Order: sequence, then structure tokens, then C-alpha cells
Amino acid sequence: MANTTRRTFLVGSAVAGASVAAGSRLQRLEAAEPNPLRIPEIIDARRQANGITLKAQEGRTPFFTGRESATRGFNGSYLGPTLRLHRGDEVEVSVTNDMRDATAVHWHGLLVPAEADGGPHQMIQPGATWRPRLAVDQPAATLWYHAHPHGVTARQVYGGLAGMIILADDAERALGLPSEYGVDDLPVILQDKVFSEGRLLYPESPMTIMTGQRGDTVLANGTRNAVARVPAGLVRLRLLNGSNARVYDLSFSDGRAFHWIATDGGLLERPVERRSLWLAPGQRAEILVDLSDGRAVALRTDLDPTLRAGMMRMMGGAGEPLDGPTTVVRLEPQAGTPSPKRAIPERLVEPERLDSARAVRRRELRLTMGMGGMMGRGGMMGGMGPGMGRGMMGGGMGSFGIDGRAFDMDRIDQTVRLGDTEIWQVSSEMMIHPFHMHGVHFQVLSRAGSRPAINDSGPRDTVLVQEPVEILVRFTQRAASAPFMFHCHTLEHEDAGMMGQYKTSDQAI
Ligand SMILES: [Cu+2]
Repeated sequence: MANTTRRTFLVGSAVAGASVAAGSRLQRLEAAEPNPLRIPEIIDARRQANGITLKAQEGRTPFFTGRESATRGFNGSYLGPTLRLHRGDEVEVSVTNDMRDATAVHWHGLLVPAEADGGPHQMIQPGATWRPRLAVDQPAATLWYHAHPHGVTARQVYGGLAGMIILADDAERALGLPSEYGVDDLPVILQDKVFSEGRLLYPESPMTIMTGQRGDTVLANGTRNAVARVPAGLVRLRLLNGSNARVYDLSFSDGRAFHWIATDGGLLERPVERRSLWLAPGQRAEILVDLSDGRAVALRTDLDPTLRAGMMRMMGGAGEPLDGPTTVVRLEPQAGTPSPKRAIPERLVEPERLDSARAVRRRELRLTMGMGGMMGRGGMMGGMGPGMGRGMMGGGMGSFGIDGRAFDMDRIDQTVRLGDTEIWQVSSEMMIHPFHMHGVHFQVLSRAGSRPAINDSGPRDTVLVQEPVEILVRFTQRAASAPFMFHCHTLEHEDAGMMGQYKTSDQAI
């Protein structure tokens, strides 16, 4: 059993390795050739009476010249339009599934009742249309939408089923931040992919399931070697990590500082000057970068910082196909482009603050990989065979879970009272995981018993955990006929069972 497992494991890795090498050759051939950053079409809900039509479809996309890849997208072959929604509006969305397999479409970060949330309970069969009504009532923010059918989310999102949502409100508008979409307010959807001979590949193997799928090529809005021509002034980037597993360590190539202004749930209280920023799968960050000096600069990522920790470090950085800092998008300021002189506001918004003294309950959750014994006396490799065998080959994917239990559509794991504030302490086994909750935004109270990290600031819906992280959550959304999800946003882990469900109840619990 253990031997079979080991062999399968190695063969899987070798195949993936060979493909990566072939892809890299072609990538090198076209490396010098820059491509204009693709800007997804924007659909402003108000311009069409708050009715939005999306069609999930299969298509073909040429990421490399003359090489078409099988992809998926909304209203197109890869990714989807950016949706601009306005606070206070009620938006009617119609999502038609024009694909051969079933899907579900989740509004990540949007605070709506569970029935409209688009989790795995709102499946859309091929040929069917789902029509949720979205009552938009939360502060301005960068959100997103993506496929969420249980078991195949990783494959569908990797294929391209994702898009950005820009939520607008009066408070944000009054700040006078750069807001001309595609000009000085740029969507940047970060994804990393594996290509073989120029064609998109999803090399699913026990190894990629364990580490999550990372790629050797970083795309911005589906563009390789992306270059954006921008005004020589203040430019706003809406960064969205739409990758399956990669955590980005972002900075500018000349080391210049930038201002971090918004996180998952919207604007920070005030801009924070930074030189680098981590962005985990599912997370968003808005930054302002001053390009009035007219010099071109690249936004780049360093290697995934979470692979330098814990088990991944012991495995020699397993799961990291990048070989060094990599450009996400190059910004080329255009001399002579009229750009309004803008000052960066000193204060942004007064965020709603939750009070930890009002927390009525405390829950502890642990993201588990069923490998607790792996680090025992047998050591890393000694435990690998049987550990992998039980978890990944023998018993299916059942060992990925939360508190040792794999996801079950028919089981409610937590019940909370509507309106309550609670403290959830979330930790994980073996490696760093991005923990995401549907239906709420939360504040990080502590990390490993100490103050939160700078990256934990602001209202969030996704947070990196390994050491115990305490989050303060208030539950405001109803879950009458379907539950909300909480899960690891490493999509391979989520599909393998690292997900749970909660319901909100009017009753005392
Ligand atoms: Cu995970």
C-alpha cells in the first residue's frame, strides 16, 4: 500500500515537472514580448437598471501566440466582466450555465443571505439559469465572484471562472481617489498557471492537492508579461488574488513605497505606507502608487512566503515552480497625459468597529490534513508513505477537513444566533492556510496570542492561519434554507474537504 502510494506520488510529480520544463522553454521564447494588460469589460449595474446577465461558458484562449488553451469564462472565453454595484441598490443577476458541467457562482465578500450567496447549495445545472436578488448594503470595496461547486472549484476557477466586483458608495466617491476604470483605477487579477507547450495545464496530482496548485507563469487579468500605460500621476491598483493556492509577496521593482488603502472588506481608516504586501488566495488589496516621476516600474512578486515555513520548508520548498521575483504588471507612465494633481487623503473612512467585549461565544476550529502523525518519531519521510496513503490514495480525500471532519453538504457544523458577535479562534495543521468565511467580514483580534500582523488590518473575509488567529465576527445575514460556508481558500484543499457550514438562527442557541 505504502509503496504503491509512493510510486504514484513520484510519477505524478515527474509528469508535472516535465510539463513545467516544456512550458518554461516556450515562455522564455516569448518572455521579451510585452502584452498590453487586458482590462475586463465593466458592467455598471445602474446603467442597466440594476439587471446583470452572466453566462458561464467554455472557450479557447491564446495565452501564447498560436497556442489555444481550453478555458472557461463569464460572457467570454476567460475570466468575466467587472461588475460595478452601488450601495443601497437591489441588483437582479441572472447566471446561465452554458457549460457541459454543473457550477455554482459565489459572490465573495458580498454580504447577502445564504440563499443568494452562491455556495455549493445553489448549483446551476447545464442549461439552467440562477436568478439571485442581491441587496447591496455594505461599504465600498473590491470583491469578486467565482465558481464554487463542491469538489471541482479548483478546476473551474483555474480554468477561468472568476471576475471582479467593484462596490461603490458615497463615502468612497467623496474621497476623490483615482476612479477612472482601466485608466487610473486598474483591476489586477493575479493568477499563476502551468503551461505545457504554451497550453494551459492543470497537473492534478497528490502533490498538487497537498500543496495546492501553483504555477510557473503569473498572469494579470489573463495577460502574460502585462504592461499597462497609465497617467503620470497617482494610480490605483485593485489587486485580487484569484489564484488557487499562491500567496503573493508584492513590491515594486525599484523598491518605491506605495499607500495601502483598502483590504477585503473595504477602505482602511487611513492610508498605510508600505513597500511590500502579502496577498493570500481570495484576498483583495487596493493600493495607490505615485508615478508622477514618469519612470516605468514593475509590480512584482517574490516567491510564495508561506512555502518558506513549516512543512513546506522541510520538503525543500515543495510546490514552488517560480525561480525568483516575477513581474505581475509593468506600469508605464505616459508623459503628457493630463493627470489631476491629487493628494492622498489623510483619513479614508470611519470603519465600523466590533467590540470584543460584546462577544457572547468563543469557538475553536482547526484546519486539518489528516497527517498529524507525519511529524512524529518516524520523521518527515518515514511518515510520508502511510500518511499519504491513508489521506490521499486509500481513503480518498476524507482526511482533509476541519477538526478532523471532511466537508459534508448534509451536516451543519456550527449554528450561530443572528446578530451575535463571536470570537472564532482558527488554527491549522502542517502549513499556512487562507481561511475564508462567507456571509461576514471580520476583524483580526490576535495572532499567536499577540497583536495581529500589519497584513491583518482592516475588515476581512480571508486571513492566513497556522498559529492560532482570533477573529471577531458579527453575524448579520440570514441562512433560512441554506447554510453559509467557511473553508480554506487553497482551492485544492477546499475541494478535498477542508470546508464546513454554519447556519444563523433567530433562536437562542
Ligand atoms: Cu488549506
